[in-house]
Amino acid sequence: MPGVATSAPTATSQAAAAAATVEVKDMKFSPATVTIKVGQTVTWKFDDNGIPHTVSGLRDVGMGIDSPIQRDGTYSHTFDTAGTFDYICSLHPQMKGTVVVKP
Ligand SMILES: [Cu+2]
Repeated sequence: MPGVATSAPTATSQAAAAAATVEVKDMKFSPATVTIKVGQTVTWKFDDNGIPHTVSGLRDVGMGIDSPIQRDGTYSHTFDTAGTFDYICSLHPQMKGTVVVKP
């Protein structure tokens, strides 16, 4: 995309290195489903007017997906195995998301 600055001296965002970024906002994960490849990282960006949320993996395959309770900032997880990883916010279980990791 034209206009994307790659030489900004203050570019320190962790999200820049992520293969996918999920916004945690308005009591939902958006996009709710992201697709990446094995070895890539997903970053969640917490920005919901001070409402605390988590990123909490479901079932055994999601065990490593486990953010602290966060009101802001980011949480990143690198996926080392292929599969479909469902997660929720442990404080608001109606908030659901999925990471699809392709081989
Ligand atoms: Cu929540």
